Amino acid sequence: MSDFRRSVGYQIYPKSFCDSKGDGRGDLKGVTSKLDYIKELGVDYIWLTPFFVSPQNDNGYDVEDYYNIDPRYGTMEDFEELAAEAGKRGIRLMLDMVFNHTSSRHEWFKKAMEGDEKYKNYYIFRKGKAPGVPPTNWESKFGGGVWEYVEKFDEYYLHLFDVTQPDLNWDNEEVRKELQKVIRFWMGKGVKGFRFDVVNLISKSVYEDDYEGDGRRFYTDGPNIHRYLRELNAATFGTDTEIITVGEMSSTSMENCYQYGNGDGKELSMVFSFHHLKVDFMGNEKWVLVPADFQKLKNILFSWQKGMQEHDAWNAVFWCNHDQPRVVSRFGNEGRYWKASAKMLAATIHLLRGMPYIYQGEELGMTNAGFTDISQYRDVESLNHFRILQDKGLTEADAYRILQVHSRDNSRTPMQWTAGKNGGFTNGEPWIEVNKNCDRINAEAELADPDSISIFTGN
Ligand code: TEU
Repeated sequence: MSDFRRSVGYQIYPKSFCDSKGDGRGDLKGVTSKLDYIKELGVDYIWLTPFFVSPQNDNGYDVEDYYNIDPRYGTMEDFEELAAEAGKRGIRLMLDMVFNHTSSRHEWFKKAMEGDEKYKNYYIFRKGKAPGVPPTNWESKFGGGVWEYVEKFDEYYLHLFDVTQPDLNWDNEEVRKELQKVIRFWMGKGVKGFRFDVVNLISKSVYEDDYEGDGRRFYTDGPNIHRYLRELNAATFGTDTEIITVGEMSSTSMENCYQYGNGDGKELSMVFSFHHLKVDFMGNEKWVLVPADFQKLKNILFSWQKGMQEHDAWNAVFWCNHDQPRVVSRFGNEGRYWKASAKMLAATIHLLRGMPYIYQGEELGMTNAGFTDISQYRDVESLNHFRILQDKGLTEADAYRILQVHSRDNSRTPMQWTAGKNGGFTNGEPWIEVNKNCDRINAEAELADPDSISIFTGN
């Protein structure tokens, strides 16, 4: 049995971590070059966000080929070197499996679009309710509807995320078998950890209009979800007790998480849930400006700690990831109390029951991006909502204010290594701007500081 209940995770978003080639994007060799730094933090597992072949419309969460590495990130040899070097330092790798959807460039989807029935059944195609009316009124997580019309079939396909991320049909056993093969392939490379992207959305139930919400109640924690996870577990990672898994559970319930992350090990080792990161939303609506409700935050953390403990289930505990703004800017302070609040937030994570995950740069107290022009943003969700907010009647200035607080790009600016050019991230032109405060907030300064934030973030 892995001792993950005593482990610390560190999340790397390779595109923004360290560029070894000078093309402005981070890569696997860059990660390898920083392993000593990561080791020094006391990390046991590195979760790497997807580096598989992808058109990168959603920075790799749109996978075209699960078996190969996107040349932008390096080669299979680079991956093997990274795994070996990490292993030498007692660090294990956790790969990110995006199984709710593929890229529309995946060969399965291409065949589906050619009309091959076998592959159409890998995805979710449906007739409209009436000419020009999609099957349901659900809203995409990235804005707009979830159905894309395909004229030659007179049918729509489902995409809960971007139009280039068609949802897979998990009710088709062949799909489930294909995805098991992917896990076995990476297990064969010695991988000892998996993170499953939005995995509680894989079991859809009824396709009905939602008059109370955006549709999520019809596809979240769906009717076969526990069965599918148990099946995946038994057929793949469950055969190796050293492997640990974490499921990203979007809008989930605690009752479901008692099972997803139960100590019986039949489903997953632990869960990421997000209720504590919606205390500055209005209900489920994130594109608004409301002050964080700290009483609510405390209540949520408390009830999840207690509930999960009572049911012998394990949380992944975290403030930051590549989808969330920087926590020091969000719940702490960027000014006078910058360091004190960063330490307080780090200490909170490490004192909770669960496996702490530190997102690259969190240990330095990295802050939100501070972008002031839409040309600085890269994320598909931010770009869509900048337009949607203005279509709803907000001024451009208001749309900017909301993006500055909530955009996912806040956490995607490059890791700040030094006070030098581009914060030491790249010699080239960074794919997204480096935060100007890299002259002050950077790993070099942190390591030289006896009173650093990072002493609070390790094992
Ligand atoms: O995110 C899932 C998800 O629903 C959110 O975190 C989402 O980004 C947020 O609700 C938008 O406001 C995962 C990945 O972590 C994310 O990067 C991907 O874009 C998404 O799945 C699709 O694969």
